[in-house]
Amino acid sequence: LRMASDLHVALEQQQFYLVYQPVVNLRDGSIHKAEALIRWQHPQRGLIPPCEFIPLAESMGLINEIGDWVFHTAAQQVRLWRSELHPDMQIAVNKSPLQFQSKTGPTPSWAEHLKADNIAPEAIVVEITEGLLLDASESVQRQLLSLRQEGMRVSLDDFGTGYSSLAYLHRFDIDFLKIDQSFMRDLAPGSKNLTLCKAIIQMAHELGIQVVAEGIETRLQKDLLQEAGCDFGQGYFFAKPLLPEDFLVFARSGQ
Ligand code: G
Ligand code: G
Ligand code: MN
Ligand code: NA
Repeated sequence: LRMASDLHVALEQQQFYLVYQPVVNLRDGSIHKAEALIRWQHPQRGLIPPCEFIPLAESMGLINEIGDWVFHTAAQQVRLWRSELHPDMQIAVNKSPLQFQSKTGPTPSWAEHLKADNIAPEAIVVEITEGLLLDASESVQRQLLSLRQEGMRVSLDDFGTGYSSLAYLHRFDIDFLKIDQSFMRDLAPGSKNLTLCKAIIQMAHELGIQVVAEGIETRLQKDLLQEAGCDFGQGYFFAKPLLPEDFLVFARSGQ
């Protein structure tokens, strides 16, 4: 498979880059958060979306290396933004369930890297999926716990798609929950999806978890979620994933 062998050289030839999608505070409009999303600029095939190459990287055993690169790149970015934009800036990175499978975890650990580079650990939000919690081994539980003890934040991505269980929210200390973008479909006063969003938000808040709504594309969706007490919004209505220089312009316009 051609793409597989190309993936091996993509890191060393610096063909990956990150884009950053703003996460907007729905109470005051401030933009102190972003989600980092990886892109692969292939020299012949052009831009390859992560849904094509992340599963491949996972099956090839390359996901740890790529995941560490994402972490390091995002960490340097948030350090810059904390001095240039706002001291509270946070960046979320997606962490594949397979990155929790290595016995040792990243060596040296992400926390050690943050310390060495003088980056506050709370600047990093680790996005995990429900699948990780579904069959969370003792090792996974320990790693999640230590991420938080080290000061990083944990966010549960794509909530409501899989085997969403309220039990996870009780059992795992998470900081943020992201309502999956499928809930934005046909969102209207009195709609079933709005009822579900309201229930998720209320439940999360009672557990001390803040809520991000994903895939907001219209003003109506933004208004309804804001009224429902949702803390943060992310989606094309605000901005698509942006290059760092464009993010800077966008974030400044919101302050
Ligand atoms: O915009 P988008 O096409 O970027 O993302 C598609 C999917 O790829 C999403 O499910 C997203 O979580 C995943 N993805 C994007 N960037 C990364 C990354 O850096 N690491 C992992 N593991 N998944 C990512
Ligand atoms: O799985 P995860 O939530 O990490 O991936 C987010 C994905 O959603 C990315 O592919 C991102 O580009 C995409 N995305 C972000 N905002 C919107 C939006 O408003 N509408 C749609 N359809 N996709 C979005
Ligand atoms: Mn995500
Ligand atoms: Na998601």
